[in-house]
Amino acid sequence: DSSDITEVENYTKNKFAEPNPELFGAAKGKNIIKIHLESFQSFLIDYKLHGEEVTPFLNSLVHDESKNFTSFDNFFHQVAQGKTADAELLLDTSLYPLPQGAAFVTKGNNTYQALPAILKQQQGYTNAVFHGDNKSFWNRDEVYKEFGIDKFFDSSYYDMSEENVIGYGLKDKPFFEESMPMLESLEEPFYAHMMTLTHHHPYLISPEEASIKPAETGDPSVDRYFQTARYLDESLKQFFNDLKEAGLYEDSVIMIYGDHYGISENHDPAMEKIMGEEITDFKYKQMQRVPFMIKIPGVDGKGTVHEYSSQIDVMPTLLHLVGIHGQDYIQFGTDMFSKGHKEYVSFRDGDFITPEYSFVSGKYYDNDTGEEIEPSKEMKEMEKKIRHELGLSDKVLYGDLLRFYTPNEEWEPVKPSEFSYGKEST
Ligand code: GP9
Ligand code: MN
Repeated sequence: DSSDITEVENYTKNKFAEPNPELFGAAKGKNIIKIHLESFQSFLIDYKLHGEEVTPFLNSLVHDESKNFTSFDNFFHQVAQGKTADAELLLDTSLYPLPQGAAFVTKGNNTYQALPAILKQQQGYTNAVFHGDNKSFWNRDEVYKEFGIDKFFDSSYYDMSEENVIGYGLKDKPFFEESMPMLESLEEPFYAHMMTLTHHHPYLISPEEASIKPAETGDPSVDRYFQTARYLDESLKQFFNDLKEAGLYEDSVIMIYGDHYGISENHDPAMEKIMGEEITDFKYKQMQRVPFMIKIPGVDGKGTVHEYSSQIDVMPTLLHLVGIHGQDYIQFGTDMFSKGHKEYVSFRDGDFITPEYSFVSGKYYDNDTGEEIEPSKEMKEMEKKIRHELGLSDKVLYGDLLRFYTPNEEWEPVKPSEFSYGKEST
């Protein structure tokens, strides 16, 4: 009931981190281009296979000489069974995914106060998602309405002829290429979410399009993982060139993130060959790092920063960058650029990682040695705190509690009936 939302509000307001004054509003009014790297784990960055970089373009952004991008090398995904949909939820609502099922599907008609709706209401942004799959996958065509997403360029907008499609849908190269005119047609400022798809299990790629030889672990999906990562990397390079040509690169925020792991525990034996070390529970958890990098026009990139952060922190960060104070909104994450950013990464299963130690499947580990340690009282309290935080987020979703919450006087509840998606209906 409505007393629960008060409990949640007290918690998130107490956790809230004040914006970094140097960056608050630094991206005000700028287009935001958010690029989703499907199934991309951070170990791919700088990884060499057969003596070659797998993702030379992404590597060049991480080691950016012109200091455009800031990359977070201790950034983690937090998804559960909802996979991509959970990543979307985390990034656009700063709520945790559910312990079972996908909130996109089971809570697709809840009330949300999501980043797109806030950007639109506060600063007149146009919100769009680009994705070469059917609009109903993960119930996106319902939940996007609740998020206030104006346009959803799903597969009905793309040339889905046979040579353009593999696995789940449109190949990344035609995806980015065909997205350009649609992106250029958006009213500015826009918040555009480009969702790639080819680098998805089981990592299928045609021999003509594979520009690096597979790995040689003998586990076919692990071996191909590097080939589709290379394809994704090439598609990004092409997209950046197209953005530059269209005059959309310089003055836009460009944010790149990985949605979740690509290689599950089932492939540990093959991954041990790749990593050259045993994949313990501790190590597997550490490998849940995914890329997060951002370019803010007019702001020098900081190179690689080591702040521990995660998907739940993205919405609070973006709000402050565009100059919207996050205090009024229910968000479980904190601004990654803030002095008060909370440096713990909580996973859906109650595991968590701090800069010093990790809690994985009931055991505590020292991050430096990977050795099991006896927990201090403080560590045990952290464990409880994280369970409590996850429980509060669950209350929001299970009880549809944002129905009872008005962030501030300006807030207008989103009207889902005002949105419809798919080329036929426009
Ligand atoms: C499908 C794509 C894949 O549209 O988002 O979802 P995933 O299997 O990664 O959750
Ligand atoms: Mn995914």
